[in-house]
Amino acid sequence: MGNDVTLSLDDAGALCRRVLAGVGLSAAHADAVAEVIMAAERDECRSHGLYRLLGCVHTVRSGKVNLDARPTVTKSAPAIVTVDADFGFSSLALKTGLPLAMRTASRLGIAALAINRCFHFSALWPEVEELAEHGFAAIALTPSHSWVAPAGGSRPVFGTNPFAFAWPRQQQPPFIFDFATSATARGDIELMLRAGRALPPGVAIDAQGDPTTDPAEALRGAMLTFGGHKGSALAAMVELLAGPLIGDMLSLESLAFAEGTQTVPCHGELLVILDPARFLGDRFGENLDRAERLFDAITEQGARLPSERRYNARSRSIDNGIKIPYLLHEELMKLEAAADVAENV
Ligand code: NDP
Ligand code: PYC
Repeated sequence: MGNDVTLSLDDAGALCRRVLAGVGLSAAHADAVAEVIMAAERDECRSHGLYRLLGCVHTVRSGKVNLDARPTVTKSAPAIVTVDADFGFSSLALKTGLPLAMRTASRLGIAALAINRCFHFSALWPEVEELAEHGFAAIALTPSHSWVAPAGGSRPVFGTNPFAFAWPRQQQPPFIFDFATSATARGDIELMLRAGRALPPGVAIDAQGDPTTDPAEALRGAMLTFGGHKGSALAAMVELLAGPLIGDMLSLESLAFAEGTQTVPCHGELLVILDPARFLGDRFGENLDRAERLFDAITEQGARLPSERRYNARSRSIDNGIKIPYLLHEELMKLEAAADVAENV
C-alpha cells in the first residue's frame, strides 16, 4: 500500500462532481464547487483541494446549505453589484455576479461585487485570477468562523480572513497573492492533525492561552494572526469590509449561525475590481511596463513572485495528474460509493 494515489485531473474532477451531486447539490452548484476544489488541488494548494470535499459533504449533510440556491444579482448602486447567494455555496454566486461586475468595472473603472449569505470554503486566488485574465486588477476578502485571537488577546474573534490580490500582466500569468490573515490557514492545521505532525511555533495557543504546537490543542484553543498587530488589524479590516459594510455576518456571528454543526462558514464576500485601461487611457502600456520593472527587480535578485509555486504545480499536474494521500483517497471512495447508492434508490 503506497502513501499516495495518483489520479488524472479529469478523473478527480469527475469524482468530485459525482460526490457533490450524490449528496444532493444541483448540477450547477456541483460543477461550480468541483471547479474551485479542482483548481486548488491542481495547483497543489492542499488545504483547499480535494480534502475540502469532506467539509462540503459534511456541510450539506448538516442541512444548513440550500442545495438548489438560485443566486440573484442586483445593481445596488452604479458601481456596486450585489449577489444574494440564498444560503448556497459561494462559487455559483460568484459566477453569476461576475459578468455584470466586470462590465461595470470596464465602464466606470471600478466596481465592487458583494456576495451575501453564502457558504464559503474555497481559496480566493481562483476568483481574482479570473479577473486578472480579463485585464482587471482585483482584491477579494472574506471572513470565516471566529477561530483567531486578536494580537494581545487570547480568545477567538476573527476568522482566518483571507485577502487576495491580482494584477494583470500581458506576457505572463497574473501576479497574485492570496493568504489568510491568521499565521496559518485552519485547513493546514487540520491537515497537520491528520498527518500526525506538530505545528510550527507561533501559530496557535491552547484553550488556557498558552503557546502550543499540538494541532488538536490549537483547534480547541485559538489561532494567532500573522505579523502580530499588523495581521490583527488586517483581519479586522476584512471583518468590516466583507461583513458590516455589505450587511453580512462577522466571523463571530457566522460561528454562532453554525450552531455547533462544524459546517463551512456562512457569511459575505467582497471583491473590488479595478480596470487599469480606464484608469490609464493611452498611458496604459507604459504603466503596465512600469509594473513589469517592479517584478523584474524582485526576481532578478533570486526572490520569487507569489503564485510562481502554484503555476509550476499547475504545469506538473496537467502533465502528470495529481497525487493525494491514500487515506484521503479511501475517504473519497466511500463518499463516491454512498453517492452511487443514493443515485440508485
Ligand atoms: P500561504 O501562506 O500558503 O501562501 C500565501 C501567499 O504567499 C501565496 O500567494 C503564496 O504563493 C505566496 N508565497 C508563499 N511563499 C512565498 C515566497 N517564499 N515568496 C513569495 N511568495 C510566497 O497561504 P495561507 O496558508 O495563508 O492560505 C492558503 C489558502 O487558504 C489561500 O488560498 C486562502 O484563500 C485560503 N483560505 C480560505 C479561507 C476562506 O475562508 N475561504 C480562509 C483562510 C484561508 P504560492 O501559492 O505560489 O506559494
Ligand atoms: O483554511 O482557514 C481556513 C478556511 C476557513 C474557511 C475555509 N478555509
